[in-house]
Amino acid sequence: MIQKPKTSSFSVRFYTHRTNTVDNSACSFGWKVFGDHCYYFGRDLKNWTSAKEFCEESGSILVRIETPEENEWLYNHQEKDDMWTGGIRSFYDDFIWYDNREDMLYTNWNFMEPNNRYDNEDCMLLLVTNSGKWNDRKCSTKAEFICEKGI
Ligand SMILES: [Ca+2]
Ligand SMILES: [Ca+2]
Repeated sequence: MIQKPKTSSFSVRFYTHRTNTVDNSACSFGWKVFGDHCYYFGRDLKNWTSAKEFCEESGSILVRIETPEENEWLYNHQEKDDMWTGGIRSFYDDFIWYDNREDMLYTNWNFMEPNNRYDNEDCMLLLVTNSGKWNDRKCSTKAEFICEKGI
């Protein structure tokens, strides 16, 4: 005879989604949602121009980081590599967002950056080290990258 577990010592566990589980369904497959934007974390190493072209072919831009919250969220989704963003050095030697040519109102440069080493660092990386600080780097360097588009 099979003994049924006594109800007093047997409880059914309901497995529910954690309340902080993010629903990425508003974005295309493989993209992650934050606020009202979708982000793609490109894990293939590309130079800045190739990364930009990849994003644009997907109807997006290389990421424009506008707030500390966005920066922190992006940093938390990095895995092991610095990642290209849409920040570029302008004709006037300051950094702007390439897609709209706007000045950066929020910045998070690493200590002593941007340093334009060898006068040849015109593109901006989100660093995987140093808690999401930024660095200017030679645009031909191959790195991971982040694309962004509206939902
Ligand atoms: Ca943004
Ligand atoms: Ca630098």
